[in-house]
Amino acid sequence: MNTNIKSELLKRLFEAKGNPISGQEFADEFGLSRTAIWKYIREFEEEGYEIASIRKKGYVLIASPDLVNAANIKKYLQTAAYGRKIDYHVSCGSTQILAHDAAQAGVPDGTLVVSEEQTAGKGRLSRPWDSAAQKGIWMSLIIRPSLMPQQAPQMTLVAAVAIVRAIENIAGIEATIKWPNDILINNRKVTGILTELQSEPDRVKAIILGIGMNVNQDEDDFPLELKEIATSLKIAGGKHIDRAKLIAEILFFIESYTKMYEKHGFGPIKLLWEGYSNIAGKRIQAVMLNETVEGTALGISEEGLLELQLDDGTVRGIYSADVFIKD
Ligand code: BTX
Repeated sequence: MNTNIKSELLKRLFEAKGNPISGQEFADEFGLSRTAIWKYIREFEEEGYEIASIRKKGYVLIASPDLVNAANIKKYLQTAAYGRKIDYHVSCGSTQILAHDAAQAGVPDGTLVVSEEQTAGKGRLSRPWDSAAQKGIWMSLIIRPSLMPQQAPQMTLVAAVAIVRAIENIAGIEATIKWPNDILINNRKVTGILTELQSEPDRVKAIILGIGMNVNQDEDDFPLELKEIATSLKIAGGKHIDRAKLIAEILFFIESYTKMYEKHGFGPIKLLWEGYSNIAGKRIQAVMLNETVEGTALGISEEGLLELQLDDGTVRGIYSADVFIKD
């Protein structure tokens, strides 16, 4: 089934707000046969939607499962701009790639690309990101803050603090931040953040904040290679979480903290971040693209760099790395 058509069909059913849309109307609009439309409707029903087929009138959406579509997110949204425009997908390769294209095309500040499932979700250095259908939050937020390009990496830390606050509020779970881009619960990864930039030499054009959060997975939902290192909010807290509500909360905190960062610089974010980080004072190994160093983490600098005291006493600021806590 074509996932774009599927998303658009679903959107139409939502937007009809209980008014029937006939199979013929759909068929004309999408250039498909009525039988093809009926097959899509059947597929929605298999996914948990309740759709009434009213004689001589058409299809009406009665109830939908726990989905992260625009209607569900907007029920909880308290932001000025972030998430006010939502590009929703039932399935896609990677929201990050769609968001890049959308940002290039000039979509407004705060546009959110979100999908129930990703078939080619990616982490840093194009590592695969497991994004099971309807289990997590797989989204990319396009923001256009007034920042210099060199300030963009700090947005990972801004987002990390926002995410920890949102998890606390919605799930009642205390998570920690592992520099630079992991959120952990009980030392297992619950969220990864991928910050990417579109810029001119002296101006950020767009930052694409990719957020992958494990929400309602059970242990068995993770592939073998992740079982030891990943967790979900449901595994940690024992209860199912409304993903749409959580997305609205994350957007609220990202918007508030981005404004704070634009207005007051990185100082207040640094303070918040330090309260949630698990790295200061620990002996760590930082694996970068071309070298690996070991030392004691002092904290983060005013620029968001990880400050590492090496064994010879020198302090090194690290821009990006995979870090491993040694003790
Ligand atoms: P990262 O490079 O820090 O982490 C990637 C590593 O995390 C993988 O190599 C694997 O070991 C592990 N991993 C993969 N999937 C999961 C998972 N579901 N839970 C826990 N650990 C996992 C982190 O990159 C940044 C991830 C961003 C993902 C979002 S989802 C929405 C957006 N679209 C997209 O394609 N990427 C971003």
